[in-house]
Amino acid sequence: MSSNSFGKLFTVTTFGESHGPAIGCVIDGCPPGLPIGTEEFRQDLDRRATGRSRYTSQRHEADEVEILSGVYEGQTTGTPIALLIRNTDQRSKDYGGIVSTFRPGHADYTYWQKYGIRDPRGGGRSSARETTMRVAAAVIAKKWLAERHGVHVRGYLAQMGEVTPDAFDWNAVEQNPFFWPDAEQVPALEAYVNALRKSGDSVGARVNVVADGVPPGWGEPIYGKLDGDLASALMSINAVKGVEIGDGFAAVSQRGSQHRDEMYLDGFTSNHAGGILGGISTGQAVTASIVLKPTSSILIPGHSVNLAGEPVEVVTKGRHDPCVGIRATPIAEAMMAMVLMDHALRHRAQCADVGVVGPRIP
Ligand code: EPS
Repeated sequence: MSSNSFGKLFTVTTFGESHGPAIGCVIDGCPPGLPIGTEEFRQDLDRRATGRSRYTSQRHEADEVEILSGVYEGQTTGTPIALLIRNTDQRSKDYGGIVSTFRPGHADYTYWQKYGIRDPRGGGRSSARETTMRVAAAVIAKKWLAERHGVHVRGYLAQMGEVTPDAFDWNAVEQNPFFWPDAEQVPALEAYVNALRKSGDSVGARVNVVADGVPPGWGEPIYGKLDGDLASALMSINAVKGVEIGDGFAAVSQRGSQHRDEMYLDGFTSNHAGGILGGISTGQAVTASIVLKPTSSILIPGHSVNLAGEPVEVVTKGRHDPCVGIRATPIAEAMMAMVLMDHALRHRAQCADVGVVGPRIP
């Protein structure tokens, strides 16, 4: 299997399986001198982790990160940073029933068709467990972006099933286990997920992610567009089936006079473009939205086939998320942060001498 790495100057390679001994990553290209300690990983790892609320998978992983290299006396040295998290709460017997069959809607089938072998325990490499290391690596990217450029990346759950927020308040987002921007709706969401769990089914979700403070100029035409790399990075998240930048698919029914973001010397009048024009950041907030499919590991029996070529009925056991979107906000933030850091370094490498040219719209 190749393509376990991404990025050009800030590169991240992840490794490990859900029920293997550990998961990890190697980050290469991080500038030296960035202060970083293991305690700084805690917050984002907990925001993403299972078992932290009643509404997600009940697998309990401590997600304690070990820094194996690339940091000396609390600062990055410019050498590869290796991070490791040991798996401690695998329950592989839950997967005994799918060793020789395929969950409908799951990567079980395509991994088998591609490799002719798979680790069925917890989905192996296809498990959302892998996203832990993306979030860990992005702790470094988020910190560098904030310290070096004043860039902050944050996200929220924008839809769960048919439910959308009635109100929006960034302060509410971190106060509930759903990353939901309307505090008053949280009890209704709790009831929604409880009923979903009882029914044995799952539901899809939409997560929005926003980066504030991105200066103009990041992103490279033609094949290294900022929106192109963002779309690829966000689409690489488990269960993501759709990505929008700015107004995204709503642009289909807009007029040019409506979609364009008019400019005055004191600012843009709107941000339909999602902060990116021609693949290059405009200086406005970079905005993206992703849709995650309903979890395929559900308790409702479904038709499938087994390795012997017989029709079978599959019911998935295990400790699954009724809505993977509930934990996806920190993962979407992570992917956006790492793409932005990669492009910040790429812009610095080629265009640092260009400086500020002409009017710069705040
Ligand atoms: C997952 C299945 C569950 C989740 C897991 C993602 O694992 P298990 O089958 O071992 O109980 O708990 O998520 C994590 C462990 C994590 O850290 O995100 C899946 O099939 O993707």
